[in-house]
Amino acid sequence: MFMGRGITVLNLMSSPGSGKTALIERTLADLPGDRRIGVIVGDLATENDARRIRDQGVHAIQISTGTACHLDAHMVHHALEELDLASIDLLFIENVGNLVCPASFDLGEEARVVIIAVTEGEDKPLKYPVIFHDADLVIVNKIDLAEAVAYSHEEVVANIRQVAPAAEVIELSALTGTGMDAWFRWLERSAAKGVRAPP
Ligand SMILES: Nc1nc2c(ncn2[C@@H]2O[C@H](COP(=O)(O)OP(=O)(O)O)[C@@H](O)[C@H]2O)c(=O)[nH]1
Ligand SMILES: [Mg+2]
Repeated sequence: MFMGRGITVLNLMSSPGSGKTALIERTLADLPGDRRIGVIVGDLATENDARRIRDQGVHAIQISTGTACHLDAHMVHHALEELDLASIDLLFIENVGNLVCPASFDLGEEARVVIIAVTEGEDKPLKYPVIFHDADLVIVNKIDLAEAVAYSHEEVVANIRQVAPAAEVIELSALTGTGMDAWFRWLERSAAKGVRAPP
């Protein structure tokens, strides 16, 4: 359905607090061009993230999963009833925060973006390989904190390469905006031609 309507859909996955919502907020504020963006956010409870997005004047649907640790296609389909699909060409789906369950559920996305923060430790790709294995892009966020946590660029890239050889890696800070240009270029590329071939 998304392909038929020409909507690029990205499934954003990470641990709680890695900066999924912050990345979306910064993208909405700074993405060049005139992309028409919609957002679906999943959490166990609260409308907090949808409110943060709506504060920027963008249509956001919150899915409260209750006890479920991931979104599934059925939940997303329901959320779409509240979204005017004719008015968007780029849809961010912020998944429920964890590096385990979301990996197993296809939401109809064109690409999977896995975010880790420098504060989480360089070994997370090795400990949670399944979610990284299917990532099209791995974003290392909070690069502004790299020095404070003795972050090793070489180590994290080597670990990502081990479990996700084909994934692109972009380091950035959703807080300061450092590195966002590379993310915007990746977004434009995937929106223009699709990073996955149609089935
Ligand atoms: N220093 C720093 N803090 C960040 C960055 N991105 C997000 N944060 C902070 O990390 C916390 C969690 O961010 P949030 O977007 O809610 O994460 P989410 O749970 O993955 O959606 C918030 O306090 C953000 O302000 C960043 O690039 N640098
Ligand atoms: Mg969030």
